[in-house]
Amino acid sequence: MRILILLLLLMFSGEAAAVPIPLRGVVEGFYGTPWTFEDRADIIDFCRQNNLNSYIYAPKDDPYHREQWRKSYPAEKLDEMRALVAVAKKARVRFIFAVSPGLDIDYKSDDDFNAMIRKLDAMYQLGVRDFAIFFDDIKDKDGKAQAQFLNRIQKNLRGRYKDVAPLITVPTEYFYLDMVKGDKIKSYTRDFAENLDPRIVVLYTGRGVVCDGITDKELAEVNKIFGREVGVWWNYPVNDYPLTPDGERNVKLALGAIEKLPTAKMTAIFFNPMGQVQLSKISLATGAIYANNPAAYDETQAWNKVLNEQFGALAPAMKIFAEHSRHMENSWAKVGAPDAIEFAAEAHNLIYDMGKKTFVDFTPLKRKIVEMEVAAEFLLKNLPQKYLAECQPQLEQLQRIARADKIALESLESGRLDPKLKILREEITANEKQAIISEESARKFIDDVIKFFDEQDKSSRKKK
Ligand code: 14T
Repeated sequence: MRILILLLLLMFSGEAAAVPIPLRGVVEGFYGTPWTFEDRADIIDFCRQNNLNSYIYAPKDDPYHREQWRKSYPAEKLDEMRALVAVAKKARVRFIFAVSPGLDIDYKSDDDFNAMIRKLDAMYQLGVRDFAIFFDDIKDKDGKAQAQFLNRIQKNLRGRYKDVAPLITVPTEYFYLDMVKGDKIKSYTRDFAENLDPRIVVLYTGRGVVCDGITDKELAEVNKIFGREVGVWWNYPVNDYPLTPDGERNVKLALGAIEKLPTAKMTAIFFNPMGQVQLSKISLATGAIYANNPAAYDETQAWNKVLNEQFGALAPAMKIFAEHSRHMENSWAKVGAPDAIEFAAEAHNLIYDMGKKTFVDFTPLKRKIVEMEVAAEFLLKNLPQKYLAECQPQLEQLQRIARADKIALESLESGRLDPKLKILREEITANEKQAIISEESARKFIDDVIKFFDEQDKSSRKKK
């Protein structure tokens, strides 16, 4: 009876029932220092709390995952792994163990086949029932041989164990623009797709490795290529790739919401996080809201909710910080909402108005700059150590930018460039090896104001 009433309520409330993506979770799939076992236990519990049902173990720089994939884990690592698998089991989160053998595997060798089986079997003994084999970022690509290797592994495991889930894989051509040439599907992808057991789950990353969303249409196109419902490996908030040509590592934090993902039916989604485990939880929690009901997802609403829940009294300050640190872009990557859009628009209009209007209102931007400075100072003082350890350089950089923005604004107001501004800019530039934030918004305002005075100088000299 109660169920009937619930059903009727649902039918007439006008709200569509939530359709969660069946496989949804986090893939520890980034380059650089892997998470610790404490981090992983923490994130698995976070998955449970947020109704994410899977965690993929695939840290690129665990030697036993990739470079020395044939080697078995030493006893103490195995113990840690056993404990982690138990945590996942208790949390009812699937622990998906992945191996990336592509650097040196011979797909047709029985020795390598047996080495893979030994590796996966050891994990089965610990209680793992979900497995993945990834072929991303390697040179040697034989689509047919890879597919046959995967089929053979899957057949062997499922033959001996009735309780292992279908394999999960990432092909070597794992983003759409790499799968096609013009309107033709490239031969690697053709061979891989045609030969792969249809039960094996294929993940891809979208149009590019790191890209600005996936449409329903794009997903449908890739489903067609692989002859199955593919899943998504989503490269946000991951920050393991440099943003500048000379940068060695990415020193920007991705603190925005997940956005621009499909609303159509999808089989799997895994979010690749940052090395910064605590701060990854902002965008991961929005990803959880998305994955539990894609059709109803509103990124702004999700982002606000998540920040309030995770930061309580610190949420207002965190929102200001996070708003300036969402967008990731370089020559080949682009993802995440633009940083502090209102600030950027306000600053842009102000400089535009300077030359043209007799009255310019400086107060709205002034307020934003002060808010920024206060937020950075407040967070530096009050954020718990585990968060501060992940973002102190970025907060200090935001503070420097706020102080410079203030001087920039005062320069506009007085009509004279304060010489301190160029000194502050030097300091900010020097710190950009440690921390990048708000490049196109608050940081850009400094450059724009200096440019404004430089141009004014030039044109007044011409007149003389
Ligand atoms: F498996 C894939 F879907 C994938 O995304 N692989 C890697 C991943 O481990 C990494 O975290 C991610 C973001 O950097 O992108 C892939 O690695 C690349 C690919 C590139 F083309 C890293 C740098 C690249 F230039």
